[in-house]
Amino acid sequence: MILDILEYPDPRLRTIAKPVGDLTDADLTLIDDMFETMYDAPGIGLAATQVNVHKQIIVMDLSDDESEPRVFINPQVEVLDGEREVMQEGCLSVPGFYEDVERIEHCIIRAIGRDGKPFEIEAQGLLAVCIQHEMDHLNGKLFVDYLSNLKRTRIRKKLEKLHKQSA
Ligand code: QAP
Ligand code: CO
Repeated sequence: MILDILEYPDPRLRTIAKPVGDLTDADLTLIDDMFETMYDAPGIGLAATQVNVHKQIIVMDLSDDESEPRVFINPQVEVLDGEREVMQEGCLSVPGFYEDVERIEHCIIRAIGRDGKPFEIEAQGLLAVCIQHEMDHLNGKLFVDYLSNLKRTRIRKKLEKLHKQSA
């Protein structure tokens, strides 16, 4: 099932997600629906916050052909060195806007997979950037929060106008 994606400046995007306990059938259905929603968009990453479910669940697929689905439940990040990298980011909750954001370039991610088992991966480049972007969602944070007040206000006003027009 394709889920509705909340769009900035919806205040529900500011909700802090709770850790997931034992994985239930409802959680597995949510994960499948999140993939369907992300692939339909199309996007490369989606956090449960964006579909108004406030649990620590992220889905991601950085491949061109939907061949590398990744699930991160209760993710934790460990910074590996002080290197930072700037990348242009977008967000399904901020449609049509892309801006440079500086992130940690190299990290270790510890999380639980769809099978309920803990795993650990070392991440660099787009994977590292994407996981940090999605983990921000779980903490109620958006990439526009890193921009100047002027840029963020412009984006907010343009999206508010679009939302009024489609209402
Ligand atoms: C997060 O974002 C990300 O504006 C995932 O009109 C993006 O999947 C992390 C999308 C870039 C790092 C680099 C955005 C789709 C998809 C839009 C997405 C749009 C349609 C964004
Ligand atoms: Co996003």
